[in-house]
Amino acid sequence: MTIQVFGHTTSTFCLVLFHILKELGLSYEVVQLNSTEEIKSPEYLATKHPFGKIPSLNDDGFQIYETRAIARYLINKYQGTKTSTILIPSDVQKAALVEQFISVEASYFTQPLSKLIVQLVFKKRHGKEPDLKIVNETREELNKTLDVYEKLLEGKDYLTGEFSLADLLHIPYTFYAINIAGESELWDKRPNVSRWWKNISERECWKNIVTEYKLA
Ligand SMILES: N[C@@H](CCC(=O)N[C@@H](CS)C(=O)NCC(=O)O)C(=O)O
Ligand SMILES: *[C@@H]1O[C@H](CO)[C@@H](O)[C@H](O)[C@H]1NC(C)=O
Ligand SMILES: *[C@@H]1O[C@H](CO)[C@@H](O)[C@H](O)[C@H]1NC(C)=O
Ligand SMILES: *[C@@H]1O[C@H](CO)[C@@H](O)[C@H](O)[C@H]1NC(C)=O
Ligand SMILES: *[C@@H]1O[C@H](CO)[C@@H](O)[C@H](O)[C@H]1NC(C)=O
Ligand SMILES: *[C@@H]1O[C@H](CO)[C@@H](O)[C@H](O)[C@H]1NC(C)=O
Repeated sequence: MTIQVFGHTTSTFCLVLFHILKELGLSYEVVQLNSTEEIKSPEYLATKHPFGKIPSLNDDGFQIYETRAIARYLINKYQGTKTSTILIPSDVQKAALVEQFISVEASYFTQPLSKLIVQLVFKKRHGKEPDLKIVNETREELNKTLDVYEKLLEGKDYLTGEFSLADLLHIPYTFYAINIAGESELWDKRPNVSRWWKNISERECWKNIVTEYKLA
C-alpha cells in the first residue's frame, strides 16, 4: 500500500517529509487536510495525531506522528533500498553528530524561525497583522543562532561535513524565510551560511517539490 501523508502541501513539516520520501525514492500519497476543524476532530485526534498537528503518516497500516520520528522511521526502514542517498550514516559516531545537529536545528533554529514564519507568512495569509514584538524577538534569536552557524559552517559544505537529515530539516523553513517572508538578509550577510543554503536548496528533490507544490 502506498505511504500516506496526512497533512497539507504548504505545511513546512509536511514538506520535510515529502523531501525525505523523494530523496529515498519512495512514492507517496498526500491526504490533504484543509481545515483546523479536520485536525482537531475526535476522529483525527484518536487515529492520526493526539495533539491535533500535521503531519501524520501511514505505512502499510503502521501509523506514526511527529516529523523527526517519522523521518527516522522512513530512513531506518528504506534508506539505501531505492536510492543511494544517505541521510543518517551507519557509523555510530557520524550518526551521533547528525543527531547533535538535529537537536541544534530543533532547539535554536526552528524554535524561533517557526514563530517568525507564523507571524510573517501564515498570519498574513489569514488576513491578520503580525505581532511585531514576537517578530523582533524571534528575529533577534535567529540572528544569534546564524552567527554560530556561520562559524560552524566555515570550510564545510554541510553541518556534519556530509549532507544529512540535519541539513534537510532546515530547508522548508529557510525557504519560507527567504522567499516568502522577506528575511533573506539574515542569510545573505553571512557568506558561509549562504553558501550552505545555496547548496542544499539546489538539491534536485527539493527543486521538484518547489515546482510540484507551487511554493514560490
Ligand atoms: N512537533 C510537530 C510539529 C507539527 C506542527 O507544528 N505542524 C503545524 C503545521 S506545519 C500544525 O499542525 N499546525 C496546526 C495547528 O497547530 O493547529 C512535528 O514535528 O511534527
Ligand atoms: C482539500 O482541498 C483540496 C484542493 O485544495 C481537495 O482536492 C481535497 O479534496 C480537499 N480535502 C478535503 C478532505 O476536503
Ligand atoms: C521592532 O524593532 C524595530 C527596529 O528593528 C523597531 O522599530 C520597532 O519599534 C520594534 N517593535 C517592537 C514591537 O518591539
Ligand atoms: C544581528 O547580529 C549582528 C551581529 O552578528 C548585529 O550586528 C545585528 O544588528 C543583528 N541584527 C538583528 C536584526 O538583530
Ligand atoms: C566564512 O567564510 C569565509 C570564507 O568564505 C571566512 O573568511 C570567514 O571567516 C567565515 N566567517 C566566519 C564568521 O567564520
Ligand atoms: C554542494 O556541495 C557538494 C559537496 O561539495 C557538491 O558536490 C555539489 O555539487 C554542491 N551542489 C551545489 C548545487 O552547489
